[in-house]
Amino acid sequence: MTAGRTNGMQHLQSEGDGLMANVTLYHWEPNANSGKPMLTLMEKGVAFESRYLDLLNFDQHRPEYLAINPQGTIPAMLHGERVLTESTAIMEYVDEVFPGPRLMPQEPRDRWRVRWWMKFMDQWLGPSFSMIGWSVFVGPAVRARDPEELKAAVERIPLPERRLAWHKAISGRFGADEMRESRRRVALGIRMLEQELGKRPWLASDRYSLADINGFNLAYALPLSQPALSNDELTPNIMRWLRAIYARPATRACWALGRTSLVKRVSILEQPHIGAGQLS
Ligand SMILES: N[C@@H](CCC(=O)N[C@@H](CS)C(=O)NCC(=O)O)C(=O)O
Repeated sequence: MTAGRTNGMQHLQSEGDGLMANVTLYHWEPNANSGKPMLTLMEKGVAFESRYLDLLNFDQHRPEYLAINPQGTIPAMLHGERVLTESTAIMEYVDEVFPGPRLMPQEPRDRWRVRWWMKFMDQWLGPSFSMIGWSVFVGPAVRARDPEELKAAVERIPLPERRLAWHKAISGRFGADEMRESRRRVALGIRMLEQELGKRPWLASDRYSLADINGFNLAYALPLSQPALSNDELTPNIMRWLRAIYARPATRACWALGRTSLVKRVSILEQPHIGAGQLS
């Protein structure tokens, strides 16, 4: 797979394969919701045109993108004329429509488990990781900009709940109660992941699946973001799982597209051992 750049946009094409799948993905970094369809497409070997939207520059609220996704959130995918939104639903679509390794198991109980974990991560654990991420990365990354410009940018956000999240990130005013609840969920989520990964090689079945892609996008930097809760001594199963996903060629290629310090944290997984207290 090669990556070139024209007009600030990246285009990915499979070498020796003249047949483009007619897929355009609008995404930010290989992180959280954007990383889910990125990694799924790359695991399946689907060539796609990549349109990078700089979330920190509010590209996702510009009229050109709102014409594709009026909610002003990323990712969104075009497959021919078809517009697809919602990262987890896009992953399932990509898995079903394109050839390549199947990322949904065959056995009904395993499929249930994939969906159970994806729902848990999307609705319960992910928003808590996200709140912490927005308070420590997104807010500080934009706060120094001109206040009038920031105010105008926030006023242009279509979804009220996203407007509120931006407002809190910029002003640094996430409430003490909601931060406490997010920390509680992250701690409990880590314990649940550790226990589940003690039962089988991958999160939801004996084969790599969409649940692993979803989980990696949330958890890839855990030993750095939660050093007191996740490391080789406290959570050996999580660490084995993260390193196994990072070792996959598609994951390497996908995370190599990251531009921010947030995403470059993935290189922590190159360390063969991270002891308790080593990074705190
Ligand atoms: N449920 C949607 C959520 C999409 C979403 O909120 N994406 C975040 C990035 S991870 C976003 O676009 N944030 C930009 C903003 O709120 O302005 C999905 O899974 O695709």
